[in-house]
Amino acid sequence: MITLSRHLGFAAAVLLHMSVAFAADASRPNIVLIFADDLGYSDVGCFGAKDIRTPNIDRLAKEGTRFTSFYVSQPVCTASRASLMTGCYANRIGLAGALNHTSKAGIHADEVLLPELLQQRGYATAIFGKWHLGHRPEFSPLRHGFQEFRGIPYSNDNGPLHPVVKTIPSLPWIDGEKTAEVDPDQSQFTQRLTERAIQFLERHRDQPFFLYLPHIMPHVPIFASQKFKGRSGRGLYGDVVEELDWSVGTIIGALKRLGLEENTLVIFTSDNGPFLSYGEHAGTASPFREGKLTTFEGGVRTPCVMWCPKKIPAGRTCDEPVATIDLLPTIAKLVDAPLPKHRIDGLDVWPILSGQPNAHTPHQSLLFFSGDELQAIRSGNWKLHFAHDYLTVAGPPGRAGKPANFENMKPKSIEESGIRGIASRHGYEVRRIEQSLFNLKDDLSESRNVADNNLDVVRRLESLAEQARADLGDSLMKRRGSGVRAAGQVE
Ligand SMILES: [Ca+2]
Repeated sequence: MITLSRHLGFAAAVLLHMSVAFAADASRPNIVLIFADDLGYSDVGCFGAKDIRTPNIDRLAKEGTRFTSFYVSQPVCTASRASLMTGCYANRIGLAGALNHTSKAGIHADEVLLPELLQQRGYATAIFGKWHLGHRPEFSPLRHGFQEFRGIPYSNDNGPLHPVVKTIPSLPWIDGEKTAEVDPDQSQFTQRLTERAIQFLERHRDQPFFLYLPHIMPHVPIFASQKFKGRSGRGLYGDVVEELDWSVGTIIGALKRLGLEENTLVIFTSDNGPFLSYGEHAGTASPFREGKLTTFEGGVRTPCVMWCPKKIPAGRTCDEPVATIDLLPTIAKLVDAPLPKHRIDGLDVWPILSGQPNAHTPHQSLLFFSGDELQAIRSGNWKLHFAHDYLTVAGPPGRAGKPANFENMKPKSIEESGIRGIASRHGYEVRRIEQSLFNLKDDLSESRNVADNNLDVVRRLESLAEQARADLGDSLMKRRGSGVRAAGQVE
């Protein structure tokens, strides 16, 4: 008996030692990815907000790096998340726009998602928030690399609270793959998701983990909990962002309390720019042109902060272009996970993130699709827009949670697709931009077309775009791409 208990004691000591070794396993840092929804570029203090207080995000920037040219692949929820999770342009994997409760499409079973790569390397994985890559069982996060899911399958306006469409069924709150509640109290979203996140961190402190926290706010309809109402200088929208900042601070506090801050990479950003039609209930993207749903900078450039003490330099601002498609290959390299066998679009940008001298983007160009239309391309400081339609708020923006032009709107079906369907549901007008070249170095608001004086640049960007079209297609040019894969589809 004595021998056995000695053995058990030894085994327990070995286990304890292993768990400590795991916790400090520098080759497998923990990853925390916080993704706000429709947060504008200039809605946090360290990106210029004066009337919204975000001390926790600002502190992350002070102790980490602020990325001022951070891009999402498309300016809308589903497409943006598809890229974040797979490292691919969204149109490569057949996902565009924003799925809703009637959608039969979702993430294809053959795609390899970031949590799948990490799970292979022994990570615990969880998503708390909005998934939006398909709500049918086949597309559940639990079947695509996540071990835990609490949250909503699509946007929070996809329910009875939609301001215009009044025929949408209840919004489900999902626990794993089951509907745990319907029409949950949206003022509790940020608190509940944060609480779940903290519990997850506590449970997995001794094992590498990937925590994906795609917050549901500040996408309309916006809500703050009682404690945060009336606090900010920018009305309810500011209150909602201040509560998100509280959430960030709470997560960082937990990481520190659990002794995990030395070996955890935290990334904070947004899925697309502000939903400008909603006026005071939307954010701002100063100094950029337009917002969500457009491929102008206001739609695709988002505030981004990364924090990883000793690995990511403190107090630095980096203006080198980095994109959500780069996160999967960069994290895969960081944790020594093999890349998917199929083609992806992102590239390893760890030299940029870690502040290596003279590190530049490995991309010759970044592409900005809206759906299957190649609308713009950036190379260096040059950004070329091809002639395309876009959405703009004409006249006064909406008030009190309603979109612009609300008084003149007729209830439309949520299934009406295309740019005119979106315009009709959200109070936008359709305008057209002719082919235009902008120099982002001194024209962040994309307002001065300098194509005539830079025809060589236009030709170079056109040629890069032409190569991309052969691979990814472009419905503006009626081109089909040879490298496009289908989304998942249910009958
Ligand atoms: Ca969004």
